[in-house]
Amino acid sequence: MDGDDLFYRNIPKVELHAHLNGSVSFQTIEKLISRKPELNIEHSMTAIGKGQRRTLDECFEVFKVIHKLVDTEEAILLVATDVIREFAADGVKYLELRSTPREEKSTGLTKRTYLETVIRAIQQCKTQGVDIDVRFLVAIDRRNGTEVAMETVKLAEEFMLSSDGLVVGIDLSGDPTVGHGKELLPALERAKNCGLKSSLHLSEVRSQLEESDLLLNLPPDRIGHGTFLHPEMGGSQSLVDKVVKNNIPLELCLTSNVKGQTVPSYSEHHFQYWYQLGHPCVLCTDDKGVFCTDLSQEYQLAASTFGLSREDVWKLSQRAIDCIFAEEAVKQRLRKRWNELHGQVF
Ligand code: 6MZ
Repeated sequence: MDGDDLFYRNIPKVELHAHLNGSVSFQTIEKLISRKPELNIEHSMTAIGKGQRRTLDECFEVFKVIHKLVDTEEAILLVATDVIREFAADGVKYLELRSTPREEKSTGLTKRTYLETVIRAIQQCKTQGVDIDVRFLVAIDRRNGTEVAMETVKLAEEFMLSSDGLVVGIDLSGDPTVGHGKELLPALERAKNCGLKSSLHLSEVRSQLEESDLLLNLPPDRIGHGTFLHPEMGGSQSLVDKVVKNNIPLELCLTSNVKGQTVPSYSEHHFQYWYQLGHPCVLCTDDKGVFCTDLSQEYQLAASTFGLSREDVWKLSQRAIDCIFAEEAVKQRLRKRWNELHGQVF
């Protein structure tokens, strides 16, 4: 590792947009494949390597393959503990993981045991002293419609009350070309009313302007991607105004967007637009396993693409603390930690 790589590894980081099953590393996938050789899954089916690109549709096929490998409590525990440890090893000090609770009739997995297992993994890592503070967002897969969304929010509400502050909110994700946000509005409103924070994937593809306009009225607490919100990408000034007026942070995932081909190149990434506005932007990995990246690499990429100095990069990571969903005391703790680490990194 050269000095530059080390700098990016060593700066303390906040990761706010990480889908659990998209974050499974090569090493963990190997372990999962060896447990289920009969599926004949090869690693090329679960990750998009350097220089490769896929359509977003093809990315969603990749998740289906990973889900076949992760269909028991045991596998979820393995995946979640490995993912948390890997983020910690990459210098992430605060992580919000998100995942869609799934049931698997064949293994007896239920949505409840799914969530309990992820919570157990978070608690285990904490007991073992892994140097990372982890929170969880319960994900709604937009493909599953109104009723499932409502059921998911009710489950999230229960876990928010019983998980000692580990479940802090919900996520809306899934194939953006399927379904419409208006069908999910009642569930999202319920989440808001019961105190769950929300991070919504908005305008990840071009056709979603009307939906984004509707969902921005909630307003969400954070936006995932927001690729096509601004006028230069076919969005509109009124959408930008809503985001700015409500000061809604954006979670931006450079490699994911380029490899998934919703953004043509790094230099054309919408990070530039929002960063120049001075709007809160948080660099994230999205699916570090599938897109073969890590958060250090994302910071390094943003710096080299947009000419950020080391001090700019530091500020970017520090400002991400303002956007976390955990309570104020956690933010204070993290700010103190950043101050302590500044001297060691520079
Ligand atoms: C939208 C995405 C996504 O929930 O099984 N997911 N949703 N856009 C993306 N951009 C690439 N990447 C991942 O993790 C996998 C699930 O996360 C969502 C999809 O619903 C995918 O099935 P979990 O842990």
